[in-house]
Amino acid sequence: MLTRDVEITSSHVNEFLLSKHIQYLHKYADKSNESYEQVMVEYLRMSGIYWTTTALQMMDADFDKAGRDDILAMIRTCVHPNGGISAAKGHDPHLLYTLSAIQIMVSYDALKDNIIDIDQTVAYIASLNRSDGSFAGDVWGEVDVRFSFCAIASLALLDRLDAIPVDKAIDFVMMCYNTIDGGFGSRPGSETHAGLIYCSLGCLSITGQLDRIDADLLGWWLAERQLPSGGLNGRPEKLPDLCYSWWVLSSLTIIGRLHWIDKHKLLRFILATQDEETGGFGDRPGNLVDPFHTVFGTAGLSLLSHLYSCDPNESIPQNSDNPDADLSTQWKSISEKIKPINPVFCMTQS
Ligand code: GRG
Repeated sequence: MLTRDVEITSSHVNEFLLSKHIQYLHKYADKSNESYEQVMVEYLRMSGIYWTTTALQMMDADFDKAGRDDILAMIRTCVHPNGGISAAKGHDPHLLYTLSAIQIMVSYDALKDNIIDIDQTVAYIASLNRSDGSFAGDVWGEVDVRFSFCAIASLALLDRLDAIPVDKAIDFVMMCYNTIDGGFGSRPGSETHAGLIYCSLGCLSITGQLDRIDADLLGWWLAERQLPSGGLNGRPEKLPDLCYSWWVLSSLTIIGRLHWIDKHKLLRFILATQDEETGGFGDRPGNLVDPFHTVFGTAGLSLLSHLYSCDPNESIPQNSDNPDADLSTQWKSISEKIKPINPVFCMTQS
């Protein structure tokens, strides 16, 4: 089998650059920043705000400084008469941006502030549920298990799962299950992919149906995503990408097998993807940083560092002969800088 990978060397960063990341995220969130990059990503702005605010919240930074009132006002301008929410004003509503907006409102404790009409948003989500239990992402009809996750997670956050036939929705998720490797594809019969495993496990976890999968087989496939560099890919024969530190690690966490990964090697990879000058994380060492990789890299570090610093079986004896003792201190120090994250909703949890 072909292994495509990158090399991590001693010249790469090897510590968590907390204050640099906070600076980077505040600069990105600054509403006066109308850079070329900001304009080019307008089509996904709502998710961009979710990534930025979630990363700041995890880093325990002043996340109100990201502009709570402006953000909530912006969400108001993206609500459509049918209850759906778009990425930016004037764009079409979509389940993905509806979920991002709900996540932001929950983080800011703003669901009670009448920014959206919850009944209408619930009706919009339910209207995209098809007779086979699947969800279309929007009125144009593309079906994908990602949209099942967006719908189920949104309804769960609104406490309105009763608005859809949940068992039917999960029947569709299980139609995307691949018994050969224990994973999930985007639609029935499609190739297993780590991102789609996260979405499917999220649906099963929220609805209490994780017993429908072979967790050992799936855990094995997920652990196989780790490459010699320590980084993770999303499927065989692909390059590592920092975002899989979230999709793979959250999935392993949901099925209770996060310890199947070589976390020290992964830590080296994750830290190497930081930009020492600007702050932020990129997909691979040396590449440009962005809020997407910054939130998912940080979220992966959160899962690992909290497992490692809390689990007594994981701790390494602190003595001068033990080369891993430094690593043990490093995990503890990282866990003190990043709040715990919920592996299903990718939102901080107290
Ligand atoms: C709230 C965290 C959160 C998520 C919302 C949209 C969504 C739900 C999850 C996305 C999951 C995901 C990453 C799916 C991947 C889809 C896919 C088949 C990507 C393949 O893209 P390539 O070919 O990537 O560019 P690789 O790494 O396989 O080369």
